[in-house]
Amino acid sequence: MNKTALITGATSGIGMACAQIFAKNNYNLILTGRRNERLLELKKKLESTGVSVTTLCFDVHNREETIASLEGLSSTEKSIDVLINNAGLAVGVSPIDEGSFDDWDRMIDTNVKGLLNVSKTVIPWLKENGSGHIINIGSIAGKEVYPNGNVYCASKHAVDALSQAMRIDLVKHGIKVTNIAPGMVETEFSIVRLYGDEEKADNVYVGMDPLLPEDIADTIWFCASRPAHVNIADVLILPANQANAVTVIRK
Ligand code: NDP
Ligand code: 8X3
Repeated sequence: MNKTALITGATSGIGMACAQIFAKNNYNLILTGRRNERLLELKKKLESTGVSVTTLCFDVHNREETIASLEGLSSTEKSIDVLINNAGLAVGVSPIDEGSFDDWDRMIDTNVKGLLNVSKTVIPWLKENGSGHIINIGSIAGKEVYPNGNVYCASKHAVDALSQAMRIDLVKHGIKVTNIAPGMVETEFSIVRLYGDEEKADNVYVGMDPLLPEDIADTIWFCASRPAHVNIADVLILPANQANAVTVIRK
């Protein structure tokens, strides 16, 4: 029988690349995001490869909507093997004294509270099976703080802490927890962060070779496909041109 992965934020970037690699490895999928058309397009594409795909359109920061959507899954669908907490975003790049409350709320509500809303709903299903694997997408911003990254970095430090906390609290239930901390990956991330300015977003990656979403999905698949007795706890993955959050060599 196929295993099942639930991937949040599957409409783009790392989440979409994860959906593709898990489908290729015969996982049935539950894919979430706010852009329903993209979810339906992806469902059609992946189902043509023979796996079953359920799509759920909700905003992870809306607690009631998140719980209601997930609880609406059938008992078979709730038998999840892998949860990838990927939905997340950065909004704005500015010093702490110039940041906007709205941007800060969006980052904390999505990256921290959204991850908690999904996890709290799904963990009882994993406990019932006595197994499962939660893979949280953190960031290098959860390992280091860089200029003008303040609240995004704080939200990803929270993800890092929650990965450690989940590992401690859930080990007795046979649930593995992995934290993935990527450096620069070219996705829609910078377009969102820079309020839709695609030219500025392109400049973020000028003269360097960023990671591709598929690089992160490969790493996630590697972690998810280890033997049952192996848990990869934490992975920091950088482009070859990047040494830490602020050291990037450009041609
Ligand atoms: P993208 O912008 O390409 O993808 C983000 C995904 O998250 C989309 O599918 C989006 O779906 C979903 N999402 C965002 N907000 C919400 C929300 N409120 N509710 C539900 N879904 C939401 O960026 P990435 O693929 O790069 O980002 C994925 C994760 O990787 C994020 O957590 C990000 O912080 C992290 N990351 C990214 C790095 C990078 O350099 N790109 C590096 C390190 C970590 P929709 O808009 O349809 O809701
Ligand atoms: C995204 C990578 O370096 O912009 O988490 O924080 S970075």
